Amino acid sequence: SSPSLAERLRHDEAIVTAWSSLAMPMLAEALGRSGYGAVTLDMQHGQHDIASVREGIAATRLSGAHSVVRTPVDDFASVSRVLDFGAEAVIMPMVNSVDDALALVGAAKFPPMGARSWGPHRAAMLKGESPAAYLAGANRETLALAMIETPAALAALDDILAVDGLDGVFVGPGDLSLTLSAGAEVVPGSDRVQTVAADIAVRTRAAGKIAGIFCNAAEDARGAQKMGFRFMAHGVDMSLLMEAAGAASAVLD
Ligand code: 3PY
Ligand code: MG
Repeated sequence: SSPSLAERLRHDEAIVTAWSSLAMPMLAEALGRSGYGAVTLDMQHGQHDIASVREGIAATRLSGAHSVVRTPVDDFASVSRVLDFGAEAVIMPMVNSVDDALALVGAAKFPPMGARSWGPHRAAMLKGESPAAYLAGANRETLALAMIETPAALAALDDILAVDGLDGVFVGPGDLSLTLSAGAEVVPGSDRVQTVAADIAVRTRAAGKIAGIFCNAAEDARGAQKMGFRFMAHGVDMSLLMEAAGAASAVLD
């Protein structure tokens, strides 16, 4: 079988994930067929609910892309659920402490690493393997990624990175900009935010973990890769659609 997302990222391969905000499984499949290595279904700020994620994971797999889900804040029950549905990675927003990171690992990993409850039948079916075979690889092959996007998370970063079972971090430059400026601005590309992001990449790699980041522009993804990030989100479905529609509708100008 082809290598998992976890395997690729641990071998330092760079993966760009599309960002699915519209609760339409077929659109997630279309993104997966457009050259992206992965499709991330967003339940935090996107329109996705548990039903569209359930179908979206299967549709993404049909496209050949890896499937990732960002859950709502502190929704640790949904972490296990989306993994049961076959997600290969989970991104938890607003992980601000070691306790948050431990709760994420608890929900994402089977014992003894965590306390994920047994029921990955759909996930195993999508992989074409038995639940027992799924169990054998699950803790290694399903990724738990913690979003670092506040000053509290920055202060706790080294301790968060030391949490056993946490596979990596995912930087949220929008919230970092908002929180570092005490609510004054959201400028994800600011020097301040990008300097912090570069530092997070270095420290994450030094801890032997996967560094991911949300990118607002294609150029940001290239810059992020130079900083040491390997899992880059770029391409929000809604923005891609509106950009293309804007260009198309201006045909007579
Ligand atoms: C952020 O930039 O804060 C994000 O969460 C990206 O979606
Ligand atoms: Mg955010």
